[in-house]
Amino acid sequence: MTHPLCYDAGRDRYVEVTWNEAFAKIGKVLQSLPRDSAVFYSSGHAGLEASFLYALLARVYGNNNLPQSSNMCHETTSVGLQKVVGSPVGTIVWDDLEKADAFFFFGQNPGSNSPRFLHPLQEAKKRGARIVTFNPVVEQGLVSFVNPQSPVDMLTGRETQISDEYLQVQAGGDIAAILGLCKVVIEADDDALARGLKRIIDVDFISEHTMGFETFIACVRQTSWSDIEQESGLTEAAIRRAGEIYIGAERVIGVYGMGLTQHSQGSVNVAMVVNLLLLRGNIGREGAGCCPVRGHSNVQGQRTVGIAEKTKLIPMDKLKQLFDFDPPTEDGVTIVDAVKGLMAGKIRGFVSLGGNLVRAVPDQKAMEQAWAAQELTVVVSTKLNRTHLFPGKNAYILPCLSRAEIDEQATGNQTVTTEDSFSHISGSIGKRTPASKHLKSELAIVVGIAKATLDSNPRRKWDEWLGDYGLVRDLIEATYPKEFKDYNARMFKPGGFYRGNAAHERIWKTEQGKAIFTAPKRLNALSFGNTDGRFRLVTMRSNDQFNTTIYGYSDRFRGIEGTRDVLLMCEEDMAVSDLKARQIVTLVSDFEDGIRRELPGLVVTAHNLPRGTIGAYYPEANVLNAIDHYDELSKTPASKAIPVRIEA
Ligand SMILES: Nc1nc2c(c(=O)[nH]1)N[C@H]1C(S)=C(S)[C@@H](COP(=O)(O)OP(=O)(O)OC[C@H]3O[C@@H](n4cnc5c(=O)[nH]c(N)nc54)[C@H](O)[C@@H]3O)O[C@H]1N2
Ligand SMILES: Nc1nc2c(c(=O)[nH]1)N[C@H]1C(S)=C(S)[C@@H](COP(=O)(O)OP(=O)(O)OC[C@H]3O[C@@H](n4cnc5c(=O)[nH]c(N)nc54)[C@H](O)[C@@H]3O)O[C@H]1N2
Ligand SMILES: [Mo]
Repeated sequence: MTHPLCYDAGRDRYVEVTWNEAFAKIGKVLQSLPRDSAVFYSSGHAGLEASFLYALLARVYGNNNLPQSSNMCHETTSVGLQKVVGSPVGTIVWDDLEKADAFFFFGQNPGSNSPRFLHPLQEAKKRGARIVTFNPVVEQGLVSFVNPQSPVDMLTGRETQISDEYLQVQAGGDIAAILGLCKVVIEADDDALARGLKRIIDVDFISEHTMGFETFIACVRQTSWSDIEQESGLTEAAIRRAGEIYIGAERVIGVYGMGLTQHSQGSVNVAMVVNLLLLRGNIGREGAGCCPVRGHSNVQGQRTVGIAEKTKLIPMDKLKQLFDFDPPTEDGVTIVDAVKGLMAGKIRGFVSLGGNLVRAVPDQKAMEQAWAAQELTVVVSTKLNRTHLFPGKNAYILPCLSRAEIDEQATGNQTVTTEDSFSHISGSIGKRTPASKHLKSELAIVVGIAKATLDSNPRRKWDEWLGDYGLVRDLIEATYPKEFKDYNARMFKPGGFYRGNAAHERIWKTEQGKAIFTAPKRLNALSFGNTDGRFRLVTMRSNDQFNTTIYGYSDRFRGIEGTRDVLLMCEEDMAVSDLKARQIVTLVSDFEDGIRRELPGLVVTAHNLPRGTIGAYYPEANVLNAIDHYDELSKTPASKAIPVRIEA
């Protein structure tokens, strides 16, 4: 893609247009729409500068409709972790990885999805740290690791064993599993108390810093091992072994990903990890803490600089004062709200800063129709994708520079900054010659749309900002003075600068001012029960894809080659369901809403999974999920346990 494209319905194709034509028309349509019927989505790619201006564009336009890809991802963290420790992001910094004695991995797959993580893990193992994994799928990167950057490892094929204990919890079974770990801790503490030995739980920390301990402990004591085994799919003995590792470690980091966040009770999953850590004071201390691993390169940073649908997260007074407008006071839409709004015909225009939303959301079939019924679809993209195939009445594809490309503006080549999972902010300057001289930067596109859509105002100096991104960083600093102090000066420090995290300092910005123990109301993270023939479908990523972009058909870590149209299940489930390897089947969703959702043509493939849990690839399996199936607290779609049946 080298030029902006506009969909020509008469010829059923996209045709090249000039940037000015595109901006003018987009501005005109946006102006004609009711303010609450337009949405400004972003997918976590764009840097902090473009993101800040994008959020400003939406708010001056008149709404907080700023959903983001993390609404499908770590919103469970933004809301759930915030609720219990007062931090919407991880509490550790990179250096903590070098100091931990044990890592507990829950539903995160570093081998495929965050390979940089494998290096500190390998180092950790070398110094004797222990690693415990909870995952229904045996993921190679969590079993062992050959360091591609180590010539000795590569020549000898020498592997480092990663997990000391690998617990194949059933999908949605983590609440029970973690409760079991806590039970081991409490029992050991009872024993220590009875024998007059050093306590196992951190009594001082718990009394000074936490709330809800008694209720939680009562819940742990009341829950029987047989219920824990039943709901987790794990044996008491296995959980005890893992619990002993937890007790034996002075400093523990709890790592988690989509395996916890994408469930109906995803926020409770997150709160359970926090419960476990709090018991021994493993938050806000060197080498210990909570580590949600983020996806897109700037997905966390976009939230930091104002891409958020929740008004309470935004310093509206500052925005009002800096930019001379009355910020909208109503909360905007999440992704789930937006999709439902689309389906109901209430959302009429959509601007996407990156992403492939039609492909990424549940109920994909209905979404395709609803998307194309809009007055306006604008997708700012680096590559073509399926969303482009469903043009609205006015439809634009706006091709942008990628971060690796040189971004030259009036004052010279520009720097773009991003924030990583450890709250570090750093700058980068593109080095590659752009693929085409017609491409614009994301910031330039945001400015183009803003100027064509909004009234002019001397306080909104879009052209000046475009000429020098450093001025935008000054605005970010003015809006968030604490986090971004001396922003322009500090962004090139190696590793970036740390914007700080209160929970890391044991300051709890929760409603109660304390870290919160949560007693779970149920032992699994599901919104449905077990019935005959119903399975829990996990939607999986391979190393050969980045979200909706499929690069190839080799899932080499799992040994699945040549196709993605597979249904993975264990041999026992195959036998009980009377299915043979290589048989072709259809997956049908098993919600109780009367809608038939199906995915035909899957090849039954034996895989090492627990009973009752089966796997298929994301995004293909998105046709099976229902838009109303999401984490209760944060509305993150529950993509990791979709109730399904198999039709032979
Ligand atoms: N190569 C590659 N890298 C990526 C991406 C990609 O698509 N490809 N995507 C990026 C993005 S946006 C994100 S958010 C991250 C995602 O990275 P991850 O958080 O690792 O996400 P997934 O691979 O979807 O799921 C993680 C693991 O959860 C396990 N799991 C499923 N259900 C459960 C459960 O109920 N309990 C437990 N304990 N485990 C469960 C799965 O088997 C899987 O190993 O990766 C980022 N990096
Ligand atoms: N069933 C199921 N559904 C899921 C998930 C799951 O595990 N299972 N995972 C969810 C998760 S974690 C996420 S994050 C979402 C992902 O949802 P999205 O973020 O919407 O999807 P992506 O596939 O990451 O978007 C890829 C597109 O972004 C564009 N792009 C890439 N780089 C850039 C850039 O630098 N700038 C711009 N402007 N555009 C760029 C390209 O055009 C590319 O086609 O999907 C969610 N959906
Ligand atoms: Mo993600």
